[in-house]
Amino acid sequence: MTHHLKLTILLLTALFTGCTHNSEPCSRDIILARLQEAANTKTALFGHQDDLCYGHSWNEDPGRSDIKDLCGDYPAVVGFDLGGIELGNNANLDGVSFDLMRARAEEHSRRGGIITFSWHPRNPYTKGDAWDVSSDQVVASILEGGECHSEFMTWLKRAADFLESVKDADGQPVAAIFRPWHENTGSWFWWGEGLCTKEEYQALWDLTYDYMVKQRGLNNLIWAYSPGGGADRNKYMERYPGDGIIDILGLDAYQYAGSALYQTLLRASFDFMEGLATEHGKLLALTEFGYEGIPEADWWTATLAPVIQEYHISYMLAWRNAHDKPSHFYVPFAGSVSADDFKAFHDNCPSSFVK
Ligand code: BMA
Repeated sequence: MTHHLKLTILLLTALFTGCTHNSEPCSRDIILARLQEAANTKTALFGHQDDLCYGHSWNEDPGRSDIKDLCGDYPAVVGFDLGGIELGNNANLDGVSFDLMRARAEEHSRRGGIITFSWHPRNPYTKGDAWDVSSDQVVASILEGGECHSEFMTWLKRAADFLESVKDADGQPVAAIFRPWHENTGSWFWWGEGLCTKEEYQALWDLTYDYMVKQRGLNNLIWAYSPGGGADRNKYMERYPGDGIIDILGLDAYQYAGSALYQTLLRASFDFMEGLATEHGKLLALTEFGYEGIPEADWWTATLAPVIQEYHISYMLAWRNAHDKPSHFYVPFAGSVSADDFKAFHDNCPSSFVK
């Protein structure tokens, strides 16, 4: 079957199943079809966290993007983080105001880009941050009957209010990939493996999904599950929230040592994830990746691209270029070591980017 035929069938399926208000397929289905098309053609869409809010040496410059500065196009996918919304703060944990986030997300959706939201909420039990793993009672405390349950429901409400307030060109809540409770196979966030039982972790997902979708009617969300690299198939699936919730099987995997080792790590995960995606009828994504500072000149075309092209990956999201920490960047900028190679990477697959 040709890819165009597949896309047409997907769109027709979207049209006749479910979330249509009039004769148009809803934007969630259009985004899903676009992701599926990228996966089918092994042309993963390129993404960058906070790309439109700040870059390596600038902050809040309308229209600017480190990726666009380099190659002339915006990344197809832009990531934003909700951390801090739960407290009712005006800005997130990295200083991005939620009003700016909303404006940039809406702008990106109008130019045909895709939005994804991650969430590093504070610790509702200890009042520390998302990385406060000093107690293994946190998840238990926010589930029904727990001492922090009602406060946590307020946190979910604030996150839902924000997600609902970001509108697409038709004035509807924007279709966005939502990726909470990530890297759960590690134990560095309060929802991590060593901090709660499997049942508690899955109940946290049920609570989140029930509230957002069933109570609030946020049918615009596309749900991504994203364990960290290094988990085998059993560990990856052990705490899986279930096919009824998840749309995207993701992976968060960073390079800390040699490139060959990173390629091995990615292949070890995608080898089994590709089978899972087919069996469960889900999309595949590299939901977070990167090599801090990218010290290798040909990293994009020699390390990353060869592995990505082997699999049916819908999108890949590089982590952020902090404006206030000079060595904390995951995509190049003019003059950095891998800048030319990134241009080549872009030119080899311009459909991964948007104008
Ligand atoms: C981490 C780092 C932090 C940041 C956090 C949430 O990986 O980039 O500086 O606060 O993500 O965005």
